[in-house]
Amino acid sequence: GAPDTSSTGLRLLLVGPPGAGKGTQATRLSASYGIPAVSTGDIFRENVKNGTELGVKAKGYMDAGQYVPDELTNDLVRDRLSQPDVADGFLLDGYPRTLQQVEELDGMLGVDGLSLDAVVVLTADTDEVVRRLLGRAAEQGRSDDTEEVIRKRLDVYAEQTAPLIQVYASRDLVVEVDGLGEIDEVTGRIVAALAAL
Ligand code: B4P
Repeated sequence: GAPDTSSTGLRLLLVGPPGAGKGTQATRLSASYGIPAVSTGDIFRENVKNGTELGVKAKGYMDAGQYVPDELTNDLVRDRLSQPDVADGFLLDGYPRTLQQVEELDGMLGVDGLSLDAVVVLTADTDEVVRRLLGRAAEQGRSDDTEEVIRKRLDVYAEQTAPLIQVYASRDLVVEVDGLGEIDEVTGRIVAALAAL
């Protein structure tokens, strides 16, 4: 769609299976475009680490490879999007992940999400994402990076998140980018795809 002229910065969503490189690319895109990256996964992990009420509630779902309930997730994002720093653009990493979250986000943004500039869909095949996440497990020991939980997260993604892509495609917002290859190469592909809009 046409860029939203009421804001100076881009409003982007980043979607993709676990291990596709969302968090990795979000950090880079945030720096390149000067927009804050909002990662629901990072916010949940921070809350778990600090033992907040939200963290206590979220931990069990995350460790089981399941999504945190929509209500908790939507409240968190609504709060975050009410902060002044996102007024001039933002990148949402890992939200929305369910059709219900899409609806809620539409409400937060105004009419039918029309104020979004693009939904970047990062693709990566199952073997590669499992390989990456097991690699991260060896380095960082994230509690949801065991092989069993990774498989569960991939199933949940296919079931609950993949259908969102159709919704945003019907709004002409989807930019699909191959997530395989060097990290910088993937960033370059995303930047080129967005520049071509
Ligand atoms: P996230 O934190 O979003 O975790 P993720 O899907 O695994 O992606 P992440 O961003 O961490 O990994 P990335 O692909 O960048 O979510 C975790 C959990 O939080 C969810 O399972 C859920 O329980 C909860 N949650 C979050 N949002 C929610 C929502 N909206 N609703 C409900 N629940 C929610 O990177 C993975 C690895 O690949 C890294 O080690 C990285 O270094 C490596 N990598 C990246 N790019 C690479 C490349 N090009 N080549 C090689 N390796 C690469």
